[in-house]
Amino acid sequence: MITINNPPVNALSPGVPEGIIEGIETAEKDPDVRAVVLIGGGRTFIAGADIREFGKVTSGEKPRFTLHPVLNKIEDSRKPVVMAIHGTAFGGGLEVAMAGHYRIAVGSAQVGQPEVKLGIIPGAGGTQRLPRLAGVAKAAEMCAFGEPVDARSALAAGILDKIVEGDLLTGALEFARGVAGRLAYKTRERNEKLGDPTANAPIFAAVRENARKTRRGQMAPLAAIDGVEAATRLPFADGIAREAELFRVCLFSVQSKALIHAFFGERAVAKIPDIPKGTKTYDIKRAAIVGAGTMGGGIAMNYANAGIPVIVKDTTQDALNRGMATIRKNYENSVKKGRFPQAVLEQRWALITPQLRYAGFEQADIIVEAVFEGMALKRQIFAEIDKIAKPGCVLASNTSTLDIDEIASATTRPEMVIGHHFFSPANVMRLLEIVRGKATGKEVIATSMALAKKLNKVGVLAGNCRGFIGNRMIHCYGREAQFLVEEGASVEAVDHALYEFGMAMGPLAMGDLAGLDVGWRIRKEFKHLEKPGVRVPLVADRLCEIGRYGQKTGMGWYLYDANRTPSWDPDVAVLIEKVAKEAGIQRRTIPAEEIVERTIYALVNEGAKILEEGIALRAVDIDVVYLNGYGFPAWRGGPMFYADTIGLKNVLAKIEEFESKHGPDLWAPAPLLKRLAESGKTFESFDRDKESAAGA
Ligand code: T1G
Repeated sequence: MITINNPPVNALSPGVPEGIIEGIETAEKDPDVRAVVLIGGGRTFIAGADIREFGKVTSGEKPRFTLHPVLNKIEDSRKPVVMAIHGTAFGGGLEVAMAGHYRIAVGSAQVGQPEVKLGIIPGAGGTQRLPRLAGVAKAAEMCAFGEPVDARSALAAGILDKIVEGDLLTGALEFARGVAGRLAYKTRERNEKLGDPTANAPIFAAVRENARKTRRGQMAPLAAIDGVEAATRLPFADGIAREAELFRVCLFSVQSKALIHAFFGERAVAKIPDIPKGTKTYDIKRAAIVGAGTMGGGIAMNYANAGIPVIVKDTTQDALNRGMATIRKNYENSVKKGRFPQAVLEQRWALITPQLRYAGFEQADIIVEAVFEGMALKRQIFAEIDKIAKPGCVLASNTSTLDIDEIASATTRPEMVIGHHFFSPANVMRLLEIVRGKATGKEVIATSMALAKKLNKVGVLAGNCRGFIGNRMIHCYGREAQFLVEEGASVEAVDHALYEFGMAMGPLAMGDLAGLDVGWRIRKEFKHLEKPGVRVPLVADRLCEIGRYGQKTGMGWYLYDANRTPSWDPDVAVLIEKVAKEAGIQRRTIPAEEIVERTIYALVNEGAKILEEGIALRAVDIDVVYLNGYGFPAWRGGPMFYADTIGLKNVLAKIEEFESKHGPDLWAPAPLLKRLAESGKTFESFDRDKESAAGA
């Protein structure tokens, strides 16, 4: 028996492949040994190659790594090797398993080739052995999209040979004794499922088209399909060589660096320097939400999805009925799409209790306020729940822009008040911006970070300022998008340029989706803070004044049909020309490159200020916010990582050019950006504590 013991996920770190080779050699030499069982210690089988090693290869610190010696050692073993799988057999983990002669697993296990999520492709024979076990279509889909496959589907596909009930090791030893001494088939010699070029052509055409559509701009999914196609056309050894070429091109790509940055970023944001592991957390077993609107309803679904009973309160029966109807419809859509069965819908539905009064709130472990974005109303709600909530109850606000300290000061327990800023639709978007007030207690922050994981969200801690991290930056991005429209770019041209850049949606279409009236109300709320003489966008307010709030009113920057399909509206073009003329704005042809630079660098410049002020702990926190809350393309790594790839010197030069054209109030370079650019450093290298220590 060979046990992989490399916590936390048994990655194939240096020493592990060597250990497996040694194990097989020992087994081969020992005449009493009739079979080998390879199993993972702890919570999982092998979760892949060690991703941390990739950087050492691309930086030239280490020569390229290869897993083929261990794969061949396993596959060529004269004694059958049984792979016993629990947890996840991902990437190199599944590739090791497929080099084995038999694969058995517990029912809860998952297998997969998620490499494309890191901007690479399977590099240890996955594109060659998987089609031999699972067939061409399944292999192409698994390698191109990287989604996990559950044990039953893997068994049906031919990846697994058996699912064991009960204890894995017992089942594995019994299975191994059953195949001991029998000639074992080598996966690499199994060609019966590889089909022929004619039969395979429509399969590859369909999966390529799907990859181009759903993985827009990404190179790895198409490379992975090329790898699987090579398996159907070339002898095994040539297929392996072709896979290695494709793997190398992807590994050295900026896209892969960006996606690996995103992978580790999502884990790094969970670490808060002044909140050590082991900080006490409150147990969240019951939740209560004030407001059954779009956000309140989506938030309630998150709690119910996590198995936490939740009360939803609103002021009128109509509002409650509307909110509950939306929740029900969302769940029914998920059942229709086969995401989970009706029974799960009923289970989750039963956990949500709509009501008109605060009854039961006194038992809640957390109360989330999700009402309309107005300070007066939020302070009133917090004063009310402060009187009801039990000691130790977390009081969270879903505000997207307002001052957490001002909200907290409406209570007698500001240390229990925190921002939980969900993103619409709250039951879908993965980001949870957790906003720390000056009095917020460390236990409340630790509780919120842990709760984010429980709600299947990515929790990012933000300091308290107007708009926190995400909305403060998006304000500058949206500002520039609107200025560009006033200066001559068409609405479609602005959105198309950002869509081509990789954004999930252009800024103006995004405004229509979120509702232009939301921004309009916030601008009115903060009108008193506007600096006299500083240019502000003009058209959005004019659109709202004539009731064009976006999708919700069937017209905004675009016209929308019953299916919410946008179309160009000549009336908007006329309005824009009129507004620009009234404001004396010269209109000109604007290239797509300038549209991207003005909008994305506005994000970066504001991000640099946020980083220097400590509103964001690290540059990667800003990137994780944008990847999970604002549809920023993961294969660009986020705005701060993107700026690092362009080079901060170049970004600074462009921003200084914009400053000279549009003035310092809008485009004065952030001091941190200037310092890092002039010292040849990156946002990724910026470490506030080190800098302040050096400065001290
Ligand atoms: N390499 C290095 N570190 C890893 C790792 C890996 N493959 N997987 C996880 N970690 C670290 C992670 O950073 C975190 O560290 C800790 O382990 C726990 O992870 C040749 C080239 C397995 C589903 O893409 O999807 O094989 O933050 O918090 O939520 O073709 O980890 O504690 O310091 O995510 O329970 C392919 C990646 C690699 C799988 C567990 N494999 N991992 O989730 O824990 S490429 C993957 C995951 C490859 C071959 C190619 C998840 C998980 P820290 P965690 P989790």
